[in-house]
Amino acid sequence: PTVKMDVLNGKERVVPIKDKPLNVLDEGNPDAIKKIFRPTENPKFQSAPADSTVVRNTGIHKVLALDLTRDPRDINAVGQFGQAAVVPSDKEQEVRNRWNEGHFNVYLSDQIPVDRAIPDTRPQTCSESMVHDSLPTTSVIFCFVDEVWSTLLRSVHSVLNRSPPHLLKEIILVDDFSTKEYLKDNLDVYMSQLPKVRIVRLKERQGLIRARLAGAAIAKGDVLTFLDSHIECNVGWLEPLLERVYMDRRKVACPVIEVISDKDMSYVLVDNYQRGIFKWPLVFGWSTLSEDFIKKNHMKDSDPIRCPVMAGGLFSIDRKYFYELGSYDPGLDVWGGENMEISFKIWMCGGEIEIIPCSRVGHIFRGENPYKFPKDRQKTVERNLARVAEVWLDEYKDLFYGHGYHHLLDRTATDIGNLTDQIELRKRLKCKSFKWYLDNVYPEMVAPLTKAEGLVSILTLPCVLKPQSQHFNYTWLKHVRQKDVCVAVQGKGPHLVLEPCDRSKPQLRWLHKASNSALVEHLIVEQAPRRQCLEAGALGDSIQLKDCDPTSAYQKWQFTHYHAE
Ligand code: UD2
Ligand code: MN
Repeated sequence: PTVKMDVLNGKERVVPIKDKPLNVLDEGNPDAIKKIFRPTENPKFQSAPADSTVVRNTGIHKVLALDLTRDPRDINAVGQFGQAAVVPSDKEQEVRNRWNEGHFNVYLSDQIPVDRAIPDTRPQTCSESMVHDSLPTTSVIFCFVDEVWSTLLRSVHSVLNRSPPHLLKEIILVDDFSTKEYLKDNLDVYMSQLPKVRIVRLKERQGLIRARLAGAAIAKGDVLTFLDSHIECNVGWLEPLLERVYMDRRKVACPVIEVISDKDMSYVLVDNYQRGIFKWPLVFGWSTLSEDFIKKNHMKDSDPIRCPVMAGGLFSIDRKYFYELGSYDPGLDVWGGENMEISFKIWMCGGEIEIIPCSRVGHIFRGENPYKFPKDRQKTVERNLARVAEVWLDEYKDLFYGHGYHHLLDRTATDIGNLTDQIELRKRLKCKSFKWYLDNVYPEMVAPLTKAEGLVSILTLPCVLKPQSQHFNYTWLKHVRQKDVCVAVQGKGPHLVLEPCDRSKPQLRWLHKASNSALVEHLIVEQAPRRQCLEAGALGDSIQLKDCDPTSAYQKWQFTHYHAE
């Protein structure tokens, strides 16, 4: 059989499916069922007892390590077993040419089998752990826009090949108005071989938040499991997630997100004991639990980890509970901030977020979004975050605005939309305060309120300022401040002076603004005589105002600490 697989560069390629058909786990396929419960010689893949059958009443069983890829069709294939794939030297140009189709090595992805095996990276004890027989079923929801063909297929097959069929209700693919030809009829044809897969097409670009909502709206499983469309689920990934939801429907369970290298497509194991956190201004990050904490709590590497903020892409949540929580704020556009929104909502309104180390899913982390944003990317994310801040942060929202999103303070300049429903929802659910969240869920977070100043080191070349006088606070009034004096623009610039701080003077206000890459921030003054940036002289002997140049290394300023005093 052949399937039209791809239409690239205007050319249609017809690619034969390998002689040996793809394995698909499905309840309607008795051979596959037999196969999944068959014992295997490879202890890595072992766990289902020899003649076990699925028992659906009460009781418990060892987590099922179902994996139809354990005897791969082609053991010599590129990238097989999650190994790094090598680009032949005459293909390097092709790799570069195709990179932007997905902002990762698309050439290699296309070489790698869509049902490749990957190493079982779970902590040792996971294959022995017990889960309930009567776990809830799940609908897996992938939303995507212009996803690379081979990567999308690998995501889907990894779910089909490594999930107990009786727990997988369906896979819902939500096409967020992709522009690629190959994602149209070809995708329908391909997926029609896979009875559990449903495709939903959005009529206009909605962004991932509303696309997920469209998938959730038609889902029939007891639990919703959201995944990105460039992932590979690992052995035994599903049951440990569903087990947590089964134990308490207000638990929202996230797998450990492992790394599929964007360069060589290898599957990389990540460190244990990581949790999701945020820094001001609501920037997501990972943080490793301290050894003290692990010791004090007698934590094993397979124990669930309480997680202040989820990364966003991969999690399981009880379907009804998702709606009780008001799902996502549908006013969030395209990409970004929805992970903060749902995280604060879950914790403050009575739920919990956990990372489950026995559940592991690889994800291709890309350097850039491979799709277009209908509006400016940065403004879109800022606007989303401002919605979250306005609804959930209470008085702490100053710490958000005070750290870079200055122009949003002028609400007339940026329309963040109507928030009535969201504020109403928070009241109706009687959610706790953001202070409660900080005290109870994320006490390590430094969130100074009355004194919003943080100790700031302006890191750059040696400056004219003497070393002892190089510490400045960036305050929520947008002042770059040292004791009682503030950095100000002299006249119309370009020179700077230190003046007594005065909140009424616009020439004292600086916008600390992240540009596309979040690490790079510019100190911008918008008043005198126009929007200009702080620039260090190349020799480190001066600081002046210059026209803003996002690429200039001399205009990048980093605030290193955020202290309470
Ligand atoms: C992370 C999350 C992602 C989401 C995002 C913030 C992980 C692994 N990924 O960024 O799920 O929470 O943070 O919003 O935690 N998509 C659409 N329509 C759009 C844009 C994106 O359908 O307009 C799809 C996209 O094809 C992908 C998913 O949404 O499957 C997530 O997008 P991403 O992979 O670009 O986000 P990522 O991993 O950088
Ligand atoms: Mn992603």
